Amino acid sequence: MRTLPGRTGRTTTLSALASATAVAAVVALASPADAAAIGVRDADDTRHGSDLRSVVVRHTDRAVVVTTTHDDLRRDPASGSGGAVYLDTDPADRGPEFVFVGGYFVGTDYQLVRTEGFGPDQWGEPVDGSYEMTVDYATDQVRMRMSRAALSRPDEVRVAVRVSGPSESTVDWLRQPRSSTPWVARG
Ligand SMILES: [Ca+2]
Ligand SMILES: [Ca+2]
Repeated sequence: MRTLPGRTGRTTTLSALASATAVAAVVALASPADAAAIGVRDADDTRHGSDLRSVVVRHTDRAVVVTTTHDDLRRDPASGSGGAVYLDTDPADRGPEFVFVGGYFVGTDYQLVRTEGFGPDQWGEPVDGSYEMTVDYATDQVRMRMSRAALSRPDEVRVAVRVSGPSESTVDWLRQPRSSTPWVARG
């Protein structure tokens, strides 16, 4: 994880939280009202390698970074693993305004698109901005980084996360379907 100037302490803490071994302590790193980052754990509740185990949302001056940790990510396309991170960036507008969609196996792609709500039928135009997704098969983590500009510079953001393998039986939402994390203000 890149170390941000002047944020060494916070970055270290977050790196630890994002690692698979440290997520047992599921904590908001600060109170939701002023948090720069939050971590939420999910149960070991599907038999597929995409099984979502934790989500960390970090909100800095420049970017929103969502790191998801899974049971066992594979390069093999047969895994069929992928996910959608819904981003709610405007409390006054019901539901999420953006969704970051990506496949977790080799050869797939990812995209940040506008949305009017949950579900692919609500997805709209791709966002013209800076964003990237990386998959670490050693740590079973997916890191989605979006510039704040790409998200229209939100004051705060919260996410709902849906992952799956190739079949409906492998769908796994963070906590409950369509439920969101607490709001994470820019830190
Ligand atoms: Ca899970
Ligand atoms: Ca909204």
